[in-house]
Amino acid sequence: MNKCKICGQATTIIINFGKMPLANGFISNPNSKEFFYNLSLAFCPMCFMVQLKKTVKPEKMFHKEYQFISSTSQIMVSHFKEIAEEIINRLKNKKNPFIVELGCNDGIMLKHIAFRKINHLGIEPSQNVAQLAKRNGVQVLSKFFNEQVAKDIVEKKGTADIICGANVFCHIEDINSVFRGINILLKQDGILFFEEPYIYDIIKKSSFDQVYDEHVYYFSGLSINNLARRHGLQLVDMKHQEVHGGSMRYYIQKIAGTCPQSLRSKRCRRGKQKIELKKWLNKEKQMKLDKIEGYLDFKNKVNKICKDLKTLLSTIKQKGYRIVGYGATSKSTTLLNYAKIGRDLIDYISDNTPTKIGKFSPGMHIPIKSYKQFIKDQPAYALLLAWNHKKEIFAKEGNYRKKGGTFITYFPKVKTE
Ligand code: DWN
Repeated sequence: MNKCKICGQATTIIINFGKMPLANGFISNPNSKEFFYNLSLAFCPMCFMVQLKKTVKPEKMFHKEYQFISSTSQIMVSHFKEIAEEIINRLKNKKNPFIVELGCNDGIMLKHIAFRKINHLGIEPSQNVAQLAKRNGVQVLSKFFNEQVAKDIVEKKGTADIICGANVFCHIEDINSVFRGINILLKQDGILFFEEPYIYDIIKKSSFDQVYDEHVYYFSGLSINNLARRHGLQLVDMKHQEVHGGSMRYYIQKIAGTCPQSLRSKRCRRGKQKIELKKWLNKEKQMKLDKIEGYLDFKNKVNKICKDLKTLLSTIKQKGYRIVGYGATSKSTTLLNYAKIGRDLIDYISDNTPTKIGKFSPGMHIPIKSYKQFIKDQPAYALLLAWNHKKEIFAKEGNYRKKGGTFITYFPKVKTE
């Protein structure tokens, strides 16, 4: 029986993707031995948390050669600058504020806080990425955050006015320990906010490639509120974000504490957050995200996308056209391995991350080449594996498309653009 990682209740499988390699397990030698695990998504009818049935040890995923660098997308660079500006605004009347960011990656957000000499601490377990953050002037602790680390931080640096994170909370299996740590580290009148891929968008778009080893949980407002209340915290606001294929930002406070005027956002002062919160929780209930019924047709939609995509790619290939993958994303590992899309269909994947170039994609071993190769080849078709950055990429590839280059996209339906 599969037990919920949050509340221990029995969970129900939504979809089983079968054997899967690590999403960021890009390899230098296609003949080298790869680690595989069973990728299955499950739902808990008690606390409504959507989660992986089997998880991978964090040390296997986040280590000294972690391959994902946040600043490879200009849109994300501006997005994190906006987060820093929101934090600075919230803190402007606070004396000696202290901010902690979980999963600070290369310092894409905290560098703006460090620049203003505001007391901060970035927590980043992947040592190579932590080094990049340090080079950006960020104070970094290269550890996995949990209850004990929270106690150590309080001892050395005191409690925090703001704790934040982006695309990190859903990566941590022992999230109960993280929330116990939050309760220890957060000031009585402090605020926690974090943003993660949103299960509402995943179900709506059938964007199943968001499911992979690093994403242990797939949050909704309903499941986050249940999780928060288990730890003396409460969900007080939700702000939808377009980034990363549809994300939700959750704002959480201590039930006993009240967020002071100085830490409140304008929306909060005008009481707008209550309206937004209620709107999204109602939308989640309308989509039945608190019942297994809300997930029953997900598998059929996923299988239809895979079938339609393979048919389109094979037809294009039979006509003698070249197809190149655009963006060696972690998420594309699930798509390529589940749909069995390999080098027979995709010549190579173009990527702008230096450490990925020259390597091979996990499982299907499609070669990864630099963006320069894409510019040189101008392939007839590009499979948009970094679909969550479509706006930025389409803006960048205006010429490619003008000259007849065609992108293939697949959520919510397979199409050429
Ligand atoms: O949650 C996570 C998200 C935030 O980032 C992590 N677990 C892992 C990672 O997921 P991902 O690899 O799917 O993220 P991205 O941002 O969708 O990856 C984009 C990839 O595409 C990068 O390798 C960079 C590349 N890229 C490119 O070659 N040209 C990206 C853009 C925007 C481009 O123009």
